[in-house]
Amino acid sequence: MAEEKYVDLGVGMLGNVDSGKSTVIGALVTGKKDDGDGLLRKDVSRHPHEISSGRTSDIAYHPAVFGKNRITFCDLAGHEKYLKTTIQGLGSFLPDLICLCVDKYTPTYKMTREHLGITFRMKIPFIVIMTKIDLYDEDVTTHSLTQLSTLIKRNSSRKPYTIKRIEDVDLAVRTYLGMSIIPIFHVSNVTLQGYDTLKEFLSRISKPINTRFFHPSCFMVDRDYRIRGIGLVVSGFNGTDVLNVGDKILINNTHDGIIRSIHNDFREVVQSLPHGVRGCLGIRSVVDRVPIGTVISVNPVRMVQEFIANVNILTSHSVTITKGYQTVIHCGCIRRPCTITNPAPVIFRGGDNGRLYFKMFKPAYLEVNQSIFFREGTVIGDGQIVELL
Ligand SMILES: Nc1nc2c(ncn2[C@@H]2O[C@H](COP(=O)(O)OP(=O)(O)OP(=O)(O)O)[C@@H](O)[C@H]2O)c(=O)[nH]1
Ligand SMILES: [Mg+2]
Repeated sequence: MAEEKYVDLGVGMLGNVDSGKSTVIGALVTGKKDDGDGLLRKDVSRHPHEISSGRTSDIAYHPAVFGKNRITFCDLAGHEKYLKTTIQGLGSFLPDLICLCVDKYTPTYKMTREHLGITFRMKIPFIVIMTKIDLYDEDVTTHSLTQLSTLIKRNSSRKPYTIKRIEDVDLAVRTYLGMSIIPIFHVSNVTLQGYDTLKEFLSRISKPINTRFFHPSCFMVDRDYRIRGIGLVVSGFNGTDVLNVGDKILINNTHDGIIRSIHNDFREVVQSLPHGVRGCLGIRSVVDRVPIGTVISVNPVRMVQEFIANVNILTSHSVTITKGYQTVIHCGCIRRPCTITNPAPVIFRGGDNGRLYFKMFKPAYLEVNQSIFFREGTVIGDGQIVELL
């Protein structure tokens, strides 16, 4: 069967606004050269306003094949005002690899720091793609690399390592999952310099097993569609066992349904969706709309409204948290306003660790050990759920 020949991988693109994320995906998917003025990003934009403004604002998926690997690229938004959509996109897409794009000239811009922090905290393997090497000379490269290395070293003990020659790819493939090296690829989307090494790397990576980051143990919906003649279709990440056409399912525990058809991320009709990959399910059910964060499961699941998490307040933020503090949490693809209910009167400031009780505005499916982010504008803290109440 077609799906057995390939390894399906998800790659998420992060980085500051205009660092070249959409253009890199365009170059990888089409193999064409950019003109330095937004030519390729038009091929990967989802909305007309994204084409006119040049800014990605929504999450878009683009499939491409590299050797044995079928990779779905997830284009995320770099602008600060779309940070909540970007965190949500990352939480629902659950990539096997993150490419952090940095523009050679401004490698340590504020959003790069936020994205790098999120990547380290989610424990997702990642590489750095330094774009626009056609624009600047060697001095700028050296300066940018020093700045970037300082930023990386502030977050981890891993060593940034430039992968320039095809022979270095071997080292990158062997080490990117470990704790020692962070590979940095230098590319130009205009001349396509550096793409031979990047493509070689993408064709040789394998699906991380025993991943250190959390996967939900059910099918999590990240988008729903009503298609004429077909009915309800949902897309999402399958964290449960294999789902098959004909399976009886529960939608958020409350409604019955039957899986009528399955598509994988490559728009192929398949009979089953394996564990750990994304896909679309055609569903027969009385339900009309299925919002993001809805759980599709074979057996009933537990929905909760309150939980306890061990949290860490980011040092870059100074915040005072007491009982009654309101924030927005991100947990997988769930994004919910919530209130801190306990403990009072403990006060948390930047750099503090502690235990907080959260009460969400309405119940959702959560699991112990799942990571959370909470924010007010930018990310102010992260943590891990330790108990569901
Ligand atoms: N000269 C040159 N220009 C590039 C290169 N890569 C991207 N660009 C240009 O940089 C601009 C921004 O690229 P995008 O791909 O839209 O950046 P982005 O990171 O997706 O931006 P957001 O979606 O807004 O976060 C576009 O005008 C591209 O043509 C490159 O390697 N060289
Ligand atoms: Mg973009």
